[in-house]
Formats: sequence, C-alpha cells, structure tokens
Amino acid sequence: MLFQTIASGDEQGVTAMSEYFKGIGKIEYEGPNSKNPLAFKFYDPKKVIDGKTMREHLRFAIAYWHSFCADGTDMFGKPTMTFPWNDAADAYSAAVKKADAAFEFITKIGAPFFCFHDVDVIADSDDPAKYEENYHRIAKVLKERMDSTGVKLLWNTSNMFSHPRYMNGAATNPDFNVVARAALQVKTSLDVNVELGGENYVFWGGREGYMTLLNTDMKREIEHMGTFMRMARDYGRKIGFNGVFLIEPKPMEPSKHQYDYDASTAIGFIKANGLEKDFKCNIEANHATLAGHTFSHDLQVCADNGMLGSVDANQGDAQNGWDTDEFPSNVYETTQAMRVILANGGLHSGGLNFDAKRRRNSTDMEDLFISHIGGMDSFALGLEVASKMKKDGAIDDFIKQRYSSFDNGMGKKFEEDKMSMEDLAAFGKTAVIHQTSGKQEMLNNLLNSYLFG
Ligand code: XLS
Ligand code: CA
Ligand code: CA
Repeated sequence: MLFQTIASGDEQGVTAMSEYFKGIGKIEYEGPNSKNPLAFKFYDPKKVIDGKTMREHLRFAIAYWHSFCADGTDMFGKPTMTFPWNDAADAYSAAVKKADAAFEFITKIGAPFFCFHDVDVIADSDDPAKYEENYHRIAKVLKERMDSTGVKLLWNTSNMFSHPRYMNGAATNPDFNVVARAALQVKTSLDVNVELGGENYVFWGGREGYMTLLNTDMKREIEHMGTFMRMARDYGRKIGFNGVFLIEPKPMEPSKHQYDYDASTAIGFIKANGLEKDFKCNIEANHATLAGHTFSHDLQVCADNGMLGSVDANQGDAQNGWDTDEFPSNVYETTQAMRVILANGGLHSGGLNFDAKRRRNSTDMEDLFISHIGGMDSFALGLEVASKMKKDGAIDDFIKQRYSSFDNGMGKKFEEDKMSMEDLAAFGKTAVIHQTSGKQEMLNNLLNSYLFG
C-alpha cells in the first residue's frame, strides 16, 4: 500500500486503496548487463552528466490518458485491456481509484511529473456546473496524492476534440456558443492548474483546423484562435499561473488541415498574436514526422527561436503516415533530440512526457512498466551519447567551420546587416568559389562511433 491517508476518498466512502500493480516494486537501475525486464539498463536517475543528474536533465512525465485511460480500443476493435480501477460504483469513485493506480505507477517507475486532460482525471459532464464541480473535486484528490508522493504536474490541458460539440472545432468553431463552451474548459483547467502548481499549460488543437474551404473562413477562424489564446493568457496571469503556455503542433489527424501545422507555423502564430512572452511549443516526435520533418528538426526550430517549451516523447512508424504514439526506442532519434536539448541549456520548465501507448496486444499489466522503462532508457542513452558528442566537439566544430566565411571581412559585414545589394553583388563579381563537401557520410559515421564506439 502506497498511501495511508486518502481523506477526500474516505470522505466520499471510497475505501482505502489496494495495490494495483501487485508484485512490481520500485523500478531500479541495474545497468546494461541486467536481464531483468523490470529494471533500468541505462537510466540511472542519480548519475551526473554535465553537472546535472539524469533525473534533472530528462524530467520524465507520465501521460494519464495513454497509461490509465486508453484500453486498446481502435477503429477496428474493442478494448483489449481491463483495468481494475474502472470497477467502481460511480464516476467519482472510479476517478479516485484511477488516481490511486496512477500515483502508484508514477511512484514505482520513478517519474517526477505527470500530465493530464480534464476528462482523463474525471468523467466529462454535459452539465457545465457539474463539469466544474467534478473537476475541482478530483483536483483535491490529485493534490493530496501529489503532496504525499512529491510527484509534480508538468502540464494539464483541456480535451476539446472528443465531445461531438467540438466536431467543427473549439476556439475556431464557426458557432460562437461552442467557442464559449470551450472557454469554460480552458478556464477551469487553468484554475485546477494553479491549484496543483502546474509548470505549463498545453493547447493541442486537433479540431482547430478544417476539412474543406467550401465551408470555412480560415482567416476568421485563425483570428478567433488568437483572441481565445490571448484571453487564456490574460486569465492565467490574473489568477497566478506563472508557468508557460504551450502550443503543440500537429499537421493533421483528426482534422485534414490543422492550424498549428508544425513548429514553424505555431511560432509564426505566436508572434503574430503578441504571445511570445508567454507561449512556447510542446514538440511531439510523431507530430513532427507526420509534418514531413524529423523530430530533431522541429526541436531545432524551437530552440533557434527561444521557443522550446516541452516535449511529447514518442515515435511514429516509418512505414505509415499515422500518429501511432509508440514508445521511443530509436536511439538515433533520441540522441539527436538530446543534442538539441543540451545545446538549448536543457528543457527548463518543460519535460519529456511519454505521450506514448503500449501496443493494444501488449496486455499484461507489467507491459505498462516495460514500455516506460524502454522509453526512459532510450532517452538516457540519447543523453549519454549527446553529451559525449558535445564534449568531443567534432560535430559542432565542423558546423562552425562550415560557416567560417561569415566570421570576418565582407561575410561578417553581411551578417551584421551592413551591406547593400550593390556591395554584395560587386563582391560576387570577384568572389572565388571553391567546392566544399558537406561530408554527410563522414558525419553519419562519426555519429555511429559516438553511439557504438
Ligand atoms: C494528440 C495529442 C494530444 C495532446 C494533448 O495527438 O498528442 O494527446 O498531447 O491533447
Ligand atoms: Ca501529444
Ligand atoms: Ca500523438
């Protein structure tokens, strides 16, 4: 039994908790030679790299929706997983049990943070007053579990894509009534965020987009989204939300065209709406690849713009164009991601949130642990290798050298914006051009030697 006191639960007649993940204790680091599937091979939370522990660098978070809500249902099949915490007399008791299971899991896996949507932590209600009341009621339970375990809230968000009222969008809905109903969810989620001391608040706009221009005024919809986010920003600051607002880009799915297509688009939107002091991006690996980029590309775009807020750590499937939300296992990807993150001075108030689900046929309870262990180990490996790359400096030096013609003389003047087009063209008349190799294969080989050398 992990928790001795469950005041809010007891109050409501929910009896003291049972252990949901029986037979599984705290997951420990056992090192690369361990054959124990329930142990970390590479994630050693206390190991210091570049002056910070792995735990401080990686700031892992557990996603409530995939880990404690999704039951394996897909477009073609029924649930494959049954959760003991769903077996309760009423929605509130079920939510308390789910919270107990969640905090048992988060504590045993050793993640410092968690993330949730409003309707992950308590059943949705069509009655607005009930929605608010139920959400605040479960927030008290979450607060108590957070206080007793030390687990913190990386971010929460509002699910404004599942309910049929949002079929035409939330903040971008052509019906003002729906926009206002969406505001109730965002306002309440911000209230709960402040109550729980959240470090960030996320907007992911799955339905903020459109299917056809034949029924859509795109300009008006995007302007509405800007107005809505400024209102959210102002309200958050008013009630003492000191964290970072995050936009999570995704190009499509469920909408055909989504307004926050990728990091570049989201940053353009943030700047166009005067939100740059309060907003950054939450980059999901699988969304970046859906947009036709690499994960590290979108991270780099954010880092270059001072907009790297947080990360949804997962991976897609190279053979299809879906958002498969797999647990990260591709160490090339995690290494390149960690290289950008280290150069960014870390994740700051962000973290690595496992927005990832075990496959629907990975049905043992222990698979929830094994999948997270794999994801955490993959990022720990990525961190180790990225730090080696940084220390060695060969790749950074190569890049620096590649641009050295801008370090002095006319090149420097150009970078300092001190040349006219006539000056530049005159220089072009006499410029001597040598063919310079980009050396991509050599750099790939170098990356392999950092990984496996
Ligand atoms: C869906 C998104 C979603 C956000 C939070 O594709 O990843 O889960 O992270 O609403
Ligand atoms: Ca996500
Ligand atoms: Ca996703």
